[in-house]
Amino acid sequence: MRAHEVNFDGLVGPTHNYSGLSYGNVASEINSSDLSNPKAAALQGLQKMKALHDLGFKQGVIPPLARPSIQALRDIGFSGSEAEVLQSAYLRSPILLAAASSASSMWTANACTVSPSADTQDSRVHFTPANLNAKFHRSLEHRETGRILQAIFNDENHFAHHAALPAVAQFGDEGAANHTRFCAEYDREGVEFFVYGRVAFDESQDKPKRYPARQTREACEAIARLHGLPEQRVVYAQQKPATIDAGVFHNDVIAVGNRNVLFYHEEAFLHTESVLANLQHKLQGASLIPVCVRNDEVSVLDAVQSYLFNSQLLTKPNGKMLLVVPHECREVTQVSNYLDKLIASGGPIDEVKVFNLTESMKNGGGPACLRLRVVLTEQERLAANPGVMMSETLYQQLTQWVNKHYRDRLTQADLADPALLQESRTALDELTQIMRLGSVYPFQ
Ligand code: SUG
Repeated sequence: MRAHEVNFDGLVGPTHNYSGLSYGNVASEINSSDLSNPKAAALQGLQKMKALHDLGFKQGVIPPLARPSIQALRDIGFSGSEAEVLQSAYLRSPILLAAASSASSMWTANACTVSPSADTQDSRVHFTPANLNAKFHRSLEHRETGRILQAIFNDENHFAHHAALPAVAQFGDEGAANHTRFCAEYDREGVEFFVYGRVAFDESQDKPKRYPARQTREACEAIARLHGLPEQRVVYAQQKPATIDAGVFHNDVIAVGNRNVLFYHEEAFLHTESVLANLQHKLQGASLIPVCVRNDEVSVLDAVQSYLFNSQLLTKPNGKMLLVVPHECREVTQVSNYLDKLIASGGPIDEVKVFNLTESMKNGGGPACLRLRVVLTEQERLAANPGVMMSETLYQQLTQWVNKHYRDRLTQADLADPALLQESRTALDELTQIMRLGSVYPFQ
């Protein structure tokens, strides 16, 4: 049975803005309060999806969450009519209004962790929405995300959906941003690689000093148990604490893997040698190809600035791999030079494609953050909701939809505008019809 990797990109929502909500994510801090352009953000994302679809890659779309979340504001004590809730949140705590309005669900690498059916004990695809409880604005996502995932993968013969892990820091879970799957072929059993920032129940272990470690080892282990992953198919690794302190808030900012290739920076992991040996030992039917970028080639700082590793590594029909990078990689000289050297090296990666994703990048979200990888057999793909699969028609419909409903500038003050709430609801209501998703939003 053949299987493919399908990339499900998050469609950017109508309230996309820059609020500096993610301490430890350098771009989010730097660009705080900049004017955002939700229309451009959504169109940039759609152009990437369409370009990859046109190249023959399987591409899906995950709709945005309903924002601002009036319920989230009510839960923390703002009251009155919806317009009053927005206004009093803006006057008393604009940062909380921004949190309830964030379009952060666009970064679907954080939506959940997915284990393909070839890896799981019950041979179903397993999904666990990430609790994202390191940041208030992101902790608001998982229930709605779970509902959307269930509407897309709605067949319990093929798909198993779990609830998010307990909402405490000790089970901090950031989803697929810290999870990679290695395999010989997509339909063969793979090795699931879980990367964490700290061990929650052992304070004596190394952890970052400056920035938070969002993912715990305990969360990784819980997901492996929930998904029914046998021990011989799981490898755990810890991020270097100093690398988190340099701005690497998720592992996908410093490493990316596909099939039997791991493209990573030498400062990514603690005990790299034993991690690689472990992956090699557990990988069946192929040799692991580690592509290590050394400090003297690209510094961690340049990796964070350019988002070199927040790239998509995709297998082309000829078996070689394409690296999808943000255009910032061509603006940092060392990184650009490295890319030229990489594709000329005769290794597994022989092509680079550059995309303009500036609107998302300014919040610390590159090509890899914007997509959730779901390996599906053909049968599973047919069982998933066809309305979310990219096509010429869907691209045209979504582009028109964005042009019709989205604003091209948004300030912090605009988030309190009740008209924005109504515009978003009207847009999302229409979107569920375009994508044939049924009622997935709390307002529907
Ligand atoms: O969680 N930024 C996101 C970026 C997520 C990137 N995802 C991956 N690396 N997979 C975050 O830090 C910033 C929002 C703001 O500041 O307005 C934000 O949420």
